[in-house]
Amino acid sequence: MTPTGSPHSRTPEELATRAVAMLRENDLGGWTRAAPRLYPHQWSWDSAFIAIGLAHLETRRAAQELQTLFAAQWANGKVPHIVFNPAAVDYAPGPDWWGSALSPEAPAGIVASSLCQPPVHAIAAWRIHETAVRRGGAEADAAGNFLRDLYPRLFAWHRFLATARDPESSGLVTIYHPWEGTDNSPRWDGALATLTMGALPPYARSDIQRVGDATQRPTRAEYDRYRWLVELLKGARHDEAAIYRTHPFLVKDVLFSAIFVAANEALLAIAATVGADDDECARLAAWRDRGRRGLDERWDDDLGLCLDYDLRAGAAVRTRTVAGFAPLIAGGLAPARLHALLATLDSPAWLGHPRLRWPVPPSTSPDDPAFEPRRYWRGPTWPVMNWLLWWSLGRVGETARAETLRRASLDQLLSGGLAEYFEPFTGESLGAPEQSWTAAFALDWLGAG
Ligand code: 2M8
Repeated sequence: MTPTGSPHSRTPEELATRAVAMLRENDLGGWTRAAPRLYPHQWSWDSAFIAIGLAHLETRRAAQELQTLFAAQWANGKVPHIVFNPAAVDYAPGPDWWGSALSPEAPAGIVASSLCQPPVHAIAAWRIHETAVRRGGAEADAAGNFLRDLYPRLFAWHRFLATARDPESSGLVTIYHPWEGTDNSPRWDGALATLTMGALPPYARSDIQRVGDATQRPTRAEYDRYRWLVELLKGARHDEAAIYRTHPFLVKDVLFSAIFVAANEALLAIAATVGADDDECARLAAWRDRGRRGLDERWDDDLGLCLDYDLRAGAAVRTRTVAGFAPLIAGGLAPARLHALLATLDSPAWLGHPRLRWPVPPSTSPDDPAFEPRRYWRGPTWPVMNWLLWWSLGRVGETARAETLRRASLDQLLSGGLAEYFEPFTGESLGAPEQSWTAAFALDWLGAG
């Protein structure tokens, strides 16, 4: 046996046992905490990834993870980024930050944030279905019923993103806050730096005590800006059109947008399975295609990456982060673009970097001036990004590369445990030691072997 408390697993079987135990431990009956101490609520994209892992254990429970989340969906289709667990009272920033009830779109009786996160949900729903169909029998029937039940909600969610979050019909989704995905990635530094700050109410944050190491987390100045942006959203009563007119942080996020493209493709498959009407299928296909064109316009030949676009500054965000590989996630690439992206991925700025402990992508390139190897999304490697790139490489037919990434990702977890993120050079596990989505990825990767 591995010594108690050690993150190390000796065998893939032991890793699988740990992953299952962790998902059960973090399960609060119908939904899963993103991490037991650091994130004791239901997070939107975490839940979708968790459902992909749960699909290997039980179709109904996997389906329930998404159904619980979508019970908090707003009337305009938005799926909130955090659904708060009323029992977890010592998490800060808590429900009092958000004032979601100021919006007539927010459902009564549910305490949730007013932001949203990348729409991995249709991808997860389709994978739950695929996994269940492979098992057959009652599992497959349960998955069919689940898709029929969730489809209208998924469609409303996608319509929200394609309209309220892309009024320009650019194919690219606009985000209002760094928390709509990759938190304190240096992608947002420029937009945050231009904010004119007003008076902030006093606030607490629980992350630093829980991680116990401030060098891994966003700085106070960054957190002040996060808080200020929430104040502005509340001031606009979370009204999308008002936010669009006044909000100082409006960024076309290529990672979010690429996930939306892939999710539209997944939702098209779901639509065909549940017999959705032709008009809805045509709209899903149009959103997918428009997204690919939008991403194509954000390609930067010099960096060999796809770049976010800051609408307020009217400029591309020239930071080398893992989000730059977004077109791989969107798929449907011209051969020359695929070739260019793979060349960047293999280069010393990324997987070819000589100091990497495992060939998995750091969240920010070590060659970028903003790189910090221990701080949150500014350098560490993240299993969630490994999973997205692994899945995407398989979809674009790069199966050998996908397999190398799957093995490296599993080696990282065998050595460092089911943590939230990892120092890219030493492999030290950082952040939450028991991150639910990491357990889900472990099960999905092990199942693909
Ligand atoms: C992180 O986000 C929360 C705020 O939402 C935080 O920084 O405290 C991010 O990594 C986010 O992408 C993730 O969904 C969440 C829970 O794992 O943690």
